[in-house]
Amino acid sequence: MIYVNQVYLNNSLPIFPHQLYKLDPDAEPVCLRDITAKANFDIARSTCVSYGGFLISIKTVEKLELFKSITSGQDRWVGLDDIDVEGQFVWHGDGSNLTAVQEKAVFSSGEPNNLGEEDCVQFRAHVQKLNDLPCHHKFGFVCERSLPGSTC
Ligand SMILES: [Ca+2]
Ligand SMILES: [Ca+2]
Repeated sequence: MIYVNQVYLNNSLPIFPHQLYKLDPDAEPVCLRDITAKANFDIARSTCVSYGGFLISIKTVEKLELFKSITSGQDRWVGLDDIDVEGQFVWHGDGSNLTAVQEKAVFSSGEPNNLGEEDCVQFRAHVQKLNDLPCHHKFGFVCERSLPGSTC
C-alpha cells in the first residue's frame, strides 16, 4: 500500500477514495475500494461505474490474496457474470472471458455450477474462493479503477 488519496464532495461523502495497491514491488499497481454496504449485483456494478471504475477482477491467486487482505475474507461481489450467455463468464474490467486457468485458480471446487440459475459471482467467505449465485443477493463489493496516473 503506497498511496491513500481521498477526495470529498461538499456533503463530505467520498467520491472515489480508492487506495493504491501493489501485488509485489514490480507489479502494476491497482486502485481498489472496499465497500461494506450490502447491495444486489446490479447496484454494486452501477455504483462502481459511477465511481469511474468497475467491480474488481480477480484472475489470479495473487489478486485473490490481495482481495482477502483488503476485505478480511468477507463475502463480496466481484466483477464477473454470465448474465448475457449462460456459462460464458465475462470480466467487467476488460470484457474478456473467464479462462479455464483462471477458473481453476480462483473458483471454489465444483463452482461455478449455476445451481438453480446463478449468473453473478461472489467471493464466498465460507470457502475463501469464488462462487456463482443468484444476482439478487446482497453483499458488500470491491470496486477497481484503472490508474489514470501515479495515484488513485
Ligand atoms: Ca449462470
Ligand atoms: Ca454456485
